[in-house]
Amino acid sequence: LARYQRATVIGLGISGFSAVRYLRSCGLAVSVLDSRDNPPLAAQLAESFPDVDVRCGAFVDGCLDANSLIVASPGVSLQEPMLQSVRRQGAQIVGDVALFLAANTKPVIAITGSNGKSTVTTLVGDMVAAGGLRPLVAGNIGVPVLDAITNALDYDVAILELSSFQLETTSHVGAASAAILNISEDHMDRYRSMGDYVLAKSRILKGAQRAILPRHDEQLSQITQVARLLSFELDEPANEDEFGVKRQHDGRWLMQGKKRLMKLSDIALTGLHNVKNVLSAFALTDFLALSLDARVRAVKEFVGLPHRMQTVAMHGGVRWVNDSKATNVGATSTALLSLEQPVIWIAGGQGKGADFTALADAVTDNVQLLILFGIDAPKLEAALNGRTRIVSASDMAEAVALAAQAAKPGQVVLLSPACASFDMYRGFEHRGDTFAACVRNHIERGAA
Ligand code: UMA
Ligand code: ADP
Repeated sequence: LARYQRATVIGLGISGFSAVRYLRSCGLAVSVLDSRDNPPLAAQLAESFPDVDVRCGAFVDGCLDANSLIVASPGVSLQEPMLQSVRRQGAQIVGDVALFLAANTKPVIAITGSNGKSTVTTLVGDMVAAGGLRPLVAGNIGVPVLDAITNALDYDVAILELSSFQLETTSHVGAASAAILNISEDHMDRYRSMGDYVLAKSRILKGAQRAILPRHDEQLSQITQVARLLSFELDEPANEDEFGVKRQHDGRWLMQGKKRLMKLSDIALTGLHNVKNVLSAFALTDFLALSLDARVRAVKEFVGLPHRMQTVAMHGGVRWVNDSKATNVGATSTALLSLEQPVIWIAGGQGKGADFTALADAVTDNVQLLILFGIDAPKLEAALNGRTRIVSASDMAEAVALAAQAAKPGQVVLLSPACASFDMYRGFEHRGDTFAACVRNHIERGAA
């Protein structure tokens, strides 16, 4: 940073705004570019930093100064012609995570994967806190990493959820432990191939002292250049670097090699995918001097995050489940396959170039009806035609009304979109909250 006097921040979302705050606190002159006409934090920036120049509207190739440090937000593709040409002129393009890592002096636990990142990141934070250390939980989970530095926060361990976009602008993570939880297709509107997506994710292992990877994963087992490999899976572990599950006379146990960690039935979260998430959290925290008791306590008390398979209402024998965070095919397949009850399934939104035919295996006879809405509803319909009965809704209120008409006692109404939300909502939280509000409305109207 010391060699720059100026920085240009691309994107004025929450990470762009926090990058401006940080760079200004370091004494740099900052300007901001956003391709949207009304970026979300424009008014707040004008109020806090009236001297920062903001240019909105379509990016123009050639408008960037190669002598300025370029700080790109994760939502902006590095393939943008303007970024490609300034890079050719020798400019350095970084993200907020790279700036954070340059300033951070504490051990880093880094977590990526297609699904389960926020669950594992939160659980690791809880384990660290239960063991008496101060965690910083930040990154793609919704907390811009640089705020911790600007606010001079005291923490002992930085636990970072990192998306493939954030990793693209981070050349060296240097984590004490780093996990790739799983890989399934996502963000195909930003990557030319799955290979490119896996490559972005594997950048998390650069300089890692320990890599935490799923055992037996074909794609990830190609990654061999890591200092120490710890693995997790639902099968029995062979040695102390393996985390797994073993059936014993008194039930199924989570194990590290031959050491018992905890009883599987003591996990409050549901679904076998969450057992893998818990195993990876044990592996990620293995290097810290935390007691096993404290880590187990954190798991027992962790009931999961909102918008991930969250029951928002039980009414007339029908369970209403908000899984708005399922923004790709892998997460929604897991949701559908984890439910034993008949399901009325609400899906749709922005498909990000996904191949929805991959959902077909999860659409079993359990799915009674699929209610579709959002911009890529036609693509979902084309991919799943014939697998189940499909109807369309114009918005969430209509989708909930249709679901209520169809649902019988003992059934589940599941919002698990397999899509991003940005075509209709500010984000997955807004979409999940809208679903819950529509369900509440529906129930109250019924009661009146
Ligand atoms: N955008 C433009 N033009 C711009 C800048 C952004 O159109 O000039 C669009 C992007 O394409 C995107 C939206 O605006 O659709 C937000 O992008 P952003 O880079 O401004 O996002 P931030 O508000 O800074 O939030 C980002 C992460 N967002 C993305 O990666 C898209 C947040 O992850 C993260 O919590 C936050 O930084 C703090 O680190 C969200 C996300 O959707 C939850 N992540 C993806 C995912 O989990 O699948 C990767
Ligand atoms: P991320 O932060 O990677 O999006 P979350 O923990 O927020 O992950 O969960 C997102 C979605 O993925 C939820 O619908 C959740 O039920 C599902 N999920 C969580 N863990 C896994 C896993 N290990 N494998 C597959 N799906 C998962």
